[in-house]
Amino acid sequence: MQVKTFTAPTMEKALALVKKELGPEAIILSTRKVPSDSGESWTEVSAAREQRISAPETGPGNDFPAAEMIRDVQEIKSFLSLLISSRDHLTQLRANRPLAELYHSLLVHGLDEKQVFILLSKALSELDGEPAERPAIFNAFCKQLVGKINCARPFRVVSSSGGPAVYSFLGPTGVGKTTTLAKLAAYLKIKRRFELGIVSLDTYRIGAVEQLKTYAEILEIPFSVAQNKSDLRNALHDLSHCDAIMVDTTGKNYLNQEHVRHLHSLFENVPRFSHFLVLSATAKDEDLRQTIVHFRGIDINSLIFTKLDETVHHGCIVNQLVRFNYPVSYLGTGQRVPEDIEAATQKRLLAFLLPAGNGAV
Ligand SMILES: Nc1nc2c(ncn2[C@@H]2O[C@H](COP(=O)(O)OP(=O)(O)O)[C@@H](O)[C@H]2O)c(=O)[nH]1
Ligand SMILES: [Mg+2]
Repeated sequence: MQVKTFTAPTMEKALALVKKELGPEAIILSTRKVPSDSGESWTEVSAAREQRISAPETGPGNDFPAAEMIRDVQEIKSFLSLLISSRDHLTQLRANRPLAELYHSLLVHGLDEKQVFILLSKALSELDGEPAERPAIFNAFCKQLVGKINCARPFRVVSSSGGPAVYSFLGPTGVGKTTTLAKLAAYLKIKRRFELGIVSLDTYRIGAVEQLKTYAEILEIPFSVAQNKSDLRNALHDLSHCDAIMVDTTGKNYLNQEHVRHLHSLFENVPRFSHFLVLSATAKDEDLRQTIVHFRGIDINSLIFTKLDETVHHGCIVNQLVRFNYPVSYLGTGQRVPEDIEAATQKRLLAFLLPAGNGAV
């Protein structure tokens, strides 16, 4: 991040200088009045612009440690610059009670401290440095955060002449891939009247096939098992009359890049695939981050977070959405099939983070 300070007789002129030098994407970090050489009161604006260092191409064939290192160093540099240049915001943070309350509540809920600081700094800039009341601060913060959270609606249309849409459920062991697939299969079959098929690629764990087969039987959905790529092709071909096919996969430790490569090779050249990356909200923030990084080589349609009922630290969900560009589609909120699932919304995610009765709209 490149940080610069501009001084001009008026705020308007200072902002024009910022725009000219750092471009329209520049972030205003702070503003204050300073005396000019002639003794008049001028406006000083500190502003920053993201500086992108180009990283090597990533993909399932690369272990990309260099790209990761560059990204980490870049992140540390940006945050340091931001801390140094945002002295005013730090002072406000200490002095303003609702602001300090919000700051601490977000940290308690597990939101990444750096993100909290950046989002609050931007929110304060929006408020133009005015000492604000609680609802105004919360609203300005929510506006910033909402701008970073994308929610996906992956089942909007029934696939027409091009054949069935195929949805795979990928992710670490025990996160709830099979349970989530069953919940969504019930929703699509009963509420949306989709003609469905289910394929299980999970022949690794004893009982995994039986678990899904039972759900498929209850829902009266055709079910088949595939051991390898050619089985998968055959199974998809047999179900080609369906509107959608849901594919369950084996949970693996995807911090091991080899497992991601294997998954990638299974789905390579299979058309109309949408991949859901299923993650548990109970996982550690850094583990979630690493898992998502390792899945970058696979074209992930959206993230699904499960087990929201088992944690009070929902910040780790939002951390991933702010860090990465993936949208979130569904939230798993319990073990019951099919009840315990809901479509992710920005409002719901914000409600998980903010203290009750926060006054935000
Ligand atoms: N509390 C809670 N448990 C869940 C949720 N989703 C799945 N589970 C449980 O997590 C365990 C593993 O689920 P499973 O679907 O077999 O995970 P998989 O290995 O990723 O396929 C089971 O006991 C599920 O009932 C959820 O949203 N909340
Ligand atoms: Mg499973």
